[in-house]
Amino acid sequence: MNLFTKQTATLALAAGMGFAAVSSAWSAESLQDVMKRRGLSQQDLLAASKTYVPTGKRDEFVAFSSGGQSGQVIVYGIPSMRILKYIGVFTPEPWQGYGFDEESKEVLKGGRIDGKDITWGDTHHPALSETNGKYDGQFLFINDKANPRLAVIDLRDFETKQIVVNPIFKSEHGGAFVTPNTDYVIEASQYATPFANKKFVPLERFNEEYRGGVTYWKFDRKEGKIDVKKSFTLELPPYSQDLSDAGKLASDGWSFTNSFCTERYVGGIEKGRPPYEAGCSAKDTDYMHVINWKKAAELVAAGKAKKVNGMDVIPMDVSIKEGILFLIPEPKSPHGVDVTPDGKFITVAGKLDTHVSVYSFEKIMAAIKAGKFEGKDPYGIPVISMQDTLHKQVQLGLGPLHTQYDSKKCVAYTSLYVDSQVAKWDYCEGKVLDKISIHYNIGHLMTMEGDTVDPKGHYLVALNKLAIDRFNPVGPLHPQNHQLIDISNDKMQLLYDMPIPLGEPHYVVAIDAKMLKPGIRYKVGTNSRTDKPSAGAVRAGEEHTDKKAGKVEVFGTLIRSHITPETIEATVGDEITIHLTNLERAEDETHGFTVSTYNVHASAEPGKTVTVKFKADKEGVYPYYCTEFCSALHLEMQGYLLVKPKGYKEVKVAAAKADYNKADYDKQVKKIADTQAVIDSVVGFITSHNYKDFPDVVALVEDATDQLGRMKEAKAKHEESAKKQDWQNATLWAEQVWQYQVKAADIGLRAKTYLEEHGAKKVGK
Ligand code: CUK
Ligand code: CUA
Repeated sequence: MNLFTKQTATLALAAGMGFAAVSSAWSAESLQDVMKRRGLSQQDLLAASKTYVPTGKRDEFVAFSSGGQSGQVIVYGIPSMRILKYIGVFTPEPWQGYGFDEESKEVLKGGRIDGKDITWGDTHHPALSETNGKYDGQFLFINDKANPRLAVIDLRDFETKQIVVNPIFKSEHGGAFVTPNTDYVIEASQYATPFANKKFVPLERFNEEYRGGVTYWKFDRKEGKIDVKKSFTLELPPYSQDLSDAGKLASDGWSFTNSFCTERYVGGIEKGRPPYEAGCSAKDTDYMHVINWKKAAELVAAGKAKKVNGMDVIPMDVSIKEGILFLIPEPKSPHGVDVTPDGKFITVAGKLDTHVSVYSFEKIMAAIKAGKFEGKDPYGIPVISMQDTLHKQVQLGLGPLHTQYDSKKCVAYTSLYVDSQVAKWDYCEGKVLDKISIHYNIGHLMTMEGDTVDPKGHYLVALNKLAIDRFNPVGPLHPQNHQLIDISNDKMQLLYDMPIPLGEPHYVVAIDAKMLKPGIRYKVGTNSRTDKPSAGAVRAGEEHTDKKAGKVEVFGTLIRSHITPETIEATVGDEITIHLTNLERAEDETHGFTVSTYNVHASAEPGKTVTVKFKADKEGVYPYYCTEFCSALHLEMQGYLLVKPKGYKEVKVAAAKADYNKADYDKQVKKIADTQAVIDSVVGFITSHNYKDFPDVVALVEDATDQLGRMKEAKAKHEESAKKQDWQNATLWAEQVWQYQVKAADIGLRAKTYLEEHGAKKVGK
């Protein structure tokens, strides 16, 4: 069946012949039948009805999950838990051409350390940009714990735009957390090291020369980039700083970072010393760092910082003298530190304590104001007593880790790692409200917008470290398990298990889907990674190839279904640069591009210009092609890179003799007329309905009109060739006219189906 008859058949079906007849051949299965057949309970059905999103419908929330060791971000919908996208961040991601085209290589270059590419990342904490403490849907940040880096993702196109390297840390964990207006992105170090780069300092000098710190990366919202020059770090003791959170509303201007090894233990099991895990949990308490970041920024502006490896660092003695750094004891090896939506309380969960401790910001400020300290740490930092600042301590269970908040006042949820449970509790009154078992060993948990000033409630996702028996076995390495829990009622209800097969996500954030407004196309000729016009962009008809000594630079285009140019000629040893602009305006019309065996790949979404670059270091013939099934003639979207030996002499090849005659041409002309009849009937259907009320259809109609518009030139060519009785070219140009017709018909049918499925109405003549 050729394409044309297939389309005719589709048309006939769409015209209403068949479906009722087909379905009546099957006996209907009732809900009860299905429940019996699949062994489902009433409870299962209730859970299913809360997560199921019917085809064509969308999720209420969009979640951005850390991709753990994959160095990527995973985007999924809630409540359906359907994966929507992986975003390449610290790791090359072939589909998006990330790390395989020149534009994205520039972004990854920003993540080089000591001149070397680091092609993996250990992502932990994604953070959405905020305005007045609420998510604004503009940017996403994520950290790399292993290699102290931070990435910026623009939510207009879900692409990574920048990676910055922390020049004084060797690892980091307490990031990314944003201040309420995204002035700064907070990133705290984890394992203390000397700040000086590539300098050996013996462990015996740990207390004196190893340091922790918190970096405040300045975010320039207009540029959509971190402004490295305006960023700064607070020097901290080598206490193994852990998580951070920014104050908000009542506590705006302050940030909180905890630590888990104030023992400053340096291990050495191989020398007969007790291991880290014993040495780092010997004391009953560690310290929460309380930092006035607003004042810190002023100190930096006033020149009170000193440069270390190019970064402004506020030394500890300055922080102490200026009164911007304080410590508060917190129970044994804490993990999460989470500020309540009103900014009045800070919840700290001690991994080795059964309690969560709720600190009062008001009490902390009162103690600082009164100068009431219980002492100083070995570095002279004032220590505020726990009793003076505690609001409540609540016994929740074994291994409390992280806390998130509900839309309901005073309601919090804390993960219990050892108990494999989520505890719902009241932080105002200090009492437990409910508990639910998860599967198994929960790390973070997340409620909708639950770390903002305005949590949305509804759902909670438990990020479980172990899946054990939940899924079909796939070998010793199991997927992670994200479990969806309904929190809209007093009792929590477990709804769904979602396997995450791409690294260990530590944290995830979810935003009301309505807040996201990503684009569907770029301005033609855009370098998406810089958001500026690409120097390699050309418009239709301007395609050209520049040849200079040792260099071939192609300025080409992509559109259904051809790559311009269709041949690229080079001499072995040439440096080849290929810029390709996707001329499409239609939604979802992405073309991909690769050249055989040269390890390049690019994804060109509508309007984007991509560049691949390589040295043609081997003589030979290398096909290049479009890697996205973009159209019926996608396989024909191809070309050849011809790499000739040095000094190659062109040989004359006899011209191919004509393959087509007048009869072939006439057949083509008839085919064009028949297809036009199909197009006319589709157009008739569309225009007789209120299609203008459907923006998606209007866009399709524009695209189809565009394809038909291209037809004119080919039509003129086949008619002219026919006049000269050049049946070869006349036949092929006529075929090209038909190609445009097919594309237009394809789009038209999509529009027609859309109208039928969305109940479009007939309009009067
Ligand atoms: S961490 Cu992994 S479970 Cu990096 Cu926030 Cu707590
Ligand atoms: Cu373009 Cu396939």
